[in-house]
Amino acid sequence: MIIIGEKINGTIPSVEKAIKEKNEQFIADLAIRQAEAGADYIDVCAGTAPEIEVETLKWLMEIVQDVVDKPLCIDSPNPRTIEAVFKYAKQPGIINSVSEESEDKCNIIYPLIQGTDWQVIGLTCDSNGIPSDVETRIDITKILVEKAGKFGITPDRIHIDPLVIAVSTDNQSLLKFIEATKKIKEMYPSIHITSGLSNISFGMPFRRIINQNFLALAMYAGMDSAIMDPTNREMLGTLLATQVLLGQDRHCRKFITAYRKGQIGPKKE
Ligand code: THG
Repeated sequence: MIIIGEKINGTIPSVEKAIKEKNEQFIADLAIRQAEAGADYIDVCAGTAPEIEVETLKWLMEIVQDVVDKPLCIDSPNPRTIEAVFKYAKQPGIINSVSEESEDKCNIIYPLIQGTDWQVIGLTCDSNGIPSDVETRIDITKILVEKAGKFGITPDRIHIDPLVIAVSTDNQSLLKFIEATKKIKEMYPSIHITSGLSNISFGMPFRRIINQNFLALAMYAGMDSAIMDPTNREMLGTLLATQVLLGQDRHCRKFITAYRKGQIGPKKE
C-alpha cells in the first residue's frame, strides 16, 4: 500500500495560517510526523491565492525536503504551477494531477515527466465534471493511459483516482468506485488505483467510521495507494489490519511492529 501523506495542504485552516505566518517549524513538523507514521510520499498543496501559489509551493517543498528524505506529491489544479516548481524537487515523486478536464493538463505534464522516474495521478474527470457512471470513468482512464504511452509513460507510473462521490449524494457511489477499480486493474494490471479517503463521507455524521470502512473495502477491490493522514491512528490501524486480512503483510510483521512502536492501538501512558 502506497501512503501519500495529505496534511501539508493550504486548504486546512491550521496550515493556511502557518503559510501566512511563514511558520516553517509547523510545516517541518507535519512532514516529520507523517514520514515517521509511514508516509511514502508527502503531498504538498499551497491551496492559496493563485498569485502566490508558485512561491508558496516552492517554500513548502524546500521545508519538507530539508527535514525528510521522502519524495513529494506535488498537488495543484494548475499544470503551469506544477511546471514552474518541478525543478525544485530533489528526487522523482508524484504529480497530482492530470485529468481530461482541459487539454493542457496532459499536454503540459506528460512532456515534463517524459524520460524520468516521476509518477502521475490521473483523475477520471473531463469537461463535464466527475462522471457518475462506471463506463465514463473507464473511457477517461483509457484516454489518460493512451496519451501517457505516447510519452513513454507506462501504466506502472500512473495512479488512477476514480473520484469517489459522496455516498450521501449517491448510495451506489462505493459500488461504482469498486467496479471501476476492478475494471481498470483488469485492463492495466500494473496500474495503481488511488483515492482521497474523506470524499466518500461528505454530508454525513461520524465521518471517520465511514472513511475507515471505505479504505478497507477499496483495498479489497484493488486500491493500492491512498492520499491520507497516516498520523491518524485509527485510519492507520484500519490500513494495517486490512493488509493483514488480505495477506499483504507477511507474518503480520508490519502490523505488529506498528503496534509495538505505539503507532496503532490504545495509547500507552
Ligand atoms: N484526490 C487527489 N488529490 C487530492 C484529493 C483527492 N488532494 C486533496 C485532497 N483530495 C486530499 N487531501 C486532504 C487533505 C486534508 C484533509 C482531507 C483531504 C483533511 N484533513 C484533516 C486535518 O488534517 O485536519 C483531518 C484528517 C484526518 O484526521 O483524517 O480533512 O481526493 N488526487
